[in-house]
Amino acid sequence: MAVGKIVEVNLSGLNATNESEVQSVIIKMHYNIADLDLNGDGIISAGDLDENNMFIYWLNTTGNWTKLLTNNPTWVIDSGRTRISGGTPGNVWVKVRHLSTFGIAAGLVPEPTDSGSVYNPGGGSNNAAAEEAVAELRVKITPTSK
Ligand SMILES: [Ca+2]
Repeated sequence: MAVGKIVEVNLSGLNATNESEVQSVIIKMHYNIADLDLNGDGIISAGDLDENNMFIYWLNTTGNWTKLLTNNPTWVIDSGRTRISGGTPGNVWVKVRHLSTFGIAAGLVPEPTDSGSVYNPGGGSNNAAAEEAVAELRVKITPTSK
């Protein structure tokens, strides 16, 4: 599993290393069909990236990537995802009390068993830049107000 997009989060104007000054930050990473479609056939199927198995990771102090889940580690207040719907990009997000270097990674869609979980993104694309797909992720950082 490779981390496709890495973002380092810093906030100016306050001490981002001090949890008492940073109530929380939502880190939301957006993706679209082209980001998932590794072989560029316009269909998300076995061997492409699985948006249901996409998570934000944290580069921890020992240099390892740790998957972020709600309350695991404890400074992850909340987390969630919105799947791609029609032409609307999907996203995964975490609400954290800890700023650091974050990345996004996804597992691959498994080989189908019966009818499989293949879905049609509608539209299709011939984008063959498979290795670059995940690099097109947009990152939006939203400071929360409470
Ligand atoms: Ca595909």
